[in-house]
Amino acid sequence: MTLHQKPNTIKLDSFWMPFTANRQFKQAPRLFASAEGMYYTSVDGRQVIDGSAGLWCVNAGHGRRQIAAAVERQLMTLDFAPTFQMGHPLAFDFAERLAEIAPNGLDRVFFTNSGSESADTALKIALAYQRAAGQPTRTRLIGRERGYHGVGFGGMSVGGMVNNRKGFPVHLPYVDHIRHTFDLARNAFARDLPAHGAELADDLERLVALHGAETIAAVIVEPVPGSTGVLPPPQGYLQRLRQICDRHGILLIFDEVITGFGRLGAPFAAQYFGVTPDLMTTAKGITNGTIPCGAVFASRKVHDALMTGPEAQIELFHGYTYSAHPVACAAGLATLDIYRDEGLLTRGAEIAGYWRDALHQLKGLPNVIDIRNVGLMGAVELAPRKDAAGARGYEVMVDCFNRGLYMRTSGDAFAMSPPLIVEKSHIDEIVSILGDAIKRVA
Ligand code: PXG
Ligand code: PLP
Repeated sequence: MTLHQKPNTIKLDSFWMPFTANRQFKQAPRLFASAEGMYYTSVDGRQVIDGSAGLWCVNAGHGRRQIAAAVERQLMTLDFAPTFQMGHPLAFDFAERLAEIAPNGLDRVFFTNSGSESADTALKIALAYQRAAGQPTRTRLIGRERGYHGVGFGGMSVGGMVNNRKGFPVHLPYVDHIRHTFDLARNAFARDLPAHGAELADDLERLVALHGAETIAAVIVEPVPGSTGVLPPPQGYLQRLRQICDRHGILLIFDEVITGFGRLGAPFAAQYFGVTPDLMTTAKGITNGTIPCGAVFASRKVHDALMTGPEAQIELFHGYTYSAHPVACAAGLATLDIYRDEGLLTRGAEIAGYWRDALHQLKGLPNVIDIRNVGLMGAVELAPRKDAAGARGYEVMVDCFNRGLYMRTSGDAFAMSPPLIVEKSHIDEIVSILGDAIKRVA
């Protein structure tokens, strides 16, 4: 396909699109041809501002030459090397560089290729840890309602987005869920963290009482659930969850696939909230979305418990062909250079206030029932139409795309996470296009 090809000359049948209404999409496709900085260019040559950093991953903005050059150099130097019983220097360099920015003590890094693989890897490490720590009865995994941890069987099972689960009736056994924290009645239009709901962390105590702490290996939550429509945690909630896990010997896993790499104005949400998990999953922004890659960060406690037994023995029977792929490592190292040189992992802290105030200007528009924000994440939620949940959200999304704004929709909520290079004028543009679309469609 060439740049700026007419959409109606592209054959659409063979590509079975992920998480898409395929038949609806193919009747009126929305196609991007190129991207630079904050903007996509559609195949018909229109500029479309990127309100969601691709799929929450292009944190340094599009078209970064430094990453492209590193990838090309790596492909021509060492295109692939195994990391099972072999290695290559970039894998070690990349892990060291990641450890430097990691939350306190989470400096052991296991590489994957996606957030889904990171979630499954972290769950397996948690199970392996509990066995190694002499607690083999701890086999239960706890997720949270409205959570998203990717689409593998592990991540799906601990996940809590109903549509992602109900079509696939076979899940992992020994899984349970704590309640989600979304509370429109008490917290609508909260700025930053909602005031009410820290006590919802006590729902973990309910599951401890029900199942017995000695059966629970780990709890996995997103510090800020993203896919479900950006739900900032109530003030004090994550601290309380950490305390309950400590009290009962349960590992805490933060899924930072979205919140990692500067999204909130700190390198990771763990640092932003001052709560350190035992394991942390990442992907997306780790390579600025360029080359698939993910990483699970483990504490020394978790890691060292598994570094036992005879030295000639494999400690963890787990890994992917492409774990620490040389090209992904090269892309990731170049990405970390950009984040460092441009201060992007903390830039969100400077501009988050402007982002919050701009989004909250949409309060009062027709059918806007909630606006949420934390760091450079934000959501605007509309009331669903009677008997047609999601229809209004979809129409607004299409209208925005036609007028030059791309953003994610989740039902009737718009989830936004602009690249961390966003300027105030870009924020104004995003909010203005969205506001006009809401007025037109609502
Ligand atoms: N955990 C979290 C918290 C995620 O947000 C995954 C795991 C899975 O990552 P992979 O790389 O396997 O997709 C995710 C991914 C959206 C949207 O707009 C969100 C994700 C992916 C695609 C779209 O809601 N999150
Ligand atoms: N399926 C088969 C037949 C394989 O040989 C392998 C890896 O060797 C896999 C699946 C797993 O692939 P990956 O390591 O890319 O996850």
